[in-house]
Amino acid sequence: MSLEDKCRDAFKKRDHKEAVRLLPLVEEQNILKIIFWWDLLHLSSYNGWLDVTKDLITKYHCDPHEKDGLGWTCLHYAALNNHVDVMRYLIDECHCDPMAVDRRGWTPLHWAAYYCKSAAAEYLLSTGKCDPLAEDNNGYYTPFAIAQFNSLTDTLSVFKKFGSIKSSHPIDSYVNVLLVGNPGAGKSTLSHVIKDTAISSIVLGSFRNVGGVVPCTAGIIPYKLQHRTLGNIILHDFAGHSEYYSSHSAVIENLLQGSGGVFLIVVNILEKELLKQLHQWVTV
Ligand SMILES: Nc1nc2c(ncn2[C@@H]2O[C@H](COP(=O)(O)OP(=O)(O)O)[C@@H](O)[C@H]2O)c(=O)[nH]1
Ligand SMILES: [Mg+2]
Repeated sequence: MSLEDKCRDAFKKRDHKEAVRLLPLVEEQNILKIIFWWDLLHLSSYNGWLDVTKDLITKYHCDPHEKDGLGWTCLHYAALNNHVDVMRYLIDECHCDPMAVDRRGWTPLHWAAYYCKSAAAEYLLSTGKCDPLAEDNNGYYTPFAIAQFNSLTDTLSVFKKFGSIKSSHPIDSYVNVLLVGNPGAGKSTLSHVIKDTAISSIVLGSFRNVGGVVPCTAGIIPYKLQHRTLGNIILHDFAGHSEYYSSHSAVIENLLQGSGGVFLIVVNILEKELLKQLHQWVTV
């Protein structure tokens, strides 16, 4: 058996002492096969050998981002066997990507959920860098869904704990989006499209203006939305009628105090008045 084979064998048999003895000898023989080295790193992460994992990366120059034939990284292997200390080292010091996917599109969290490795799942979720709702290549399996299949284990309770903490402490930072433009331009239609694609929405306040112009009202319908692509926004659907321009300026001044905003100017390009109206809104 070659020295190289003996060394790999020690890693596979989880014989830490023998592995530590053989590693320097293998290096002395100048065995430069790239695959051999990251194979050892994957096995070492799987075995939870923090000292050997560190040596392989720092002394023997193994690439901690390297993937094997399955697309697994050393982080996948550490997660697979619940080795939190190795995972912490790989993420904090080697900047390994906790969202790295294998060939099926599974992250280390998918595998931790699959093999019911609660400590690994808890650590990965605690980094704030892992998405329990990340879909795999088939768009079907998320780590949370996998944990639900294994509902008899305590891994699911770990996911639920993080889920409930997250929903009881939402990021209460909303960007004001101001939807402006002339009447009939399509502002309310656009706001409904955005609202209908949101995760959740609340109509704020009571200054509603649906249809005609109501004198002496603000003429704004604000919606607080959590949108998957637009993020957390408060969408303000401004009435386009000129009677509202002065009150709109006052409201906009208040809205933008202390925070920025995004203006969406909606214009019916078929209308001749286009430039005139656009100018109106830009100067409000
Ligand atoms: N052809 C066309 N009609 C639209 C579009 N968006 C809105 N509309 C229509 O334009 C009219 C006015 O839309 P609305 O959203 O109420 O405009 P708002 O006054 O700016 O809020 C409605 O009849 C809509 O169905 C669009 O993109 N294309
Ligand atoms: Mg409208």
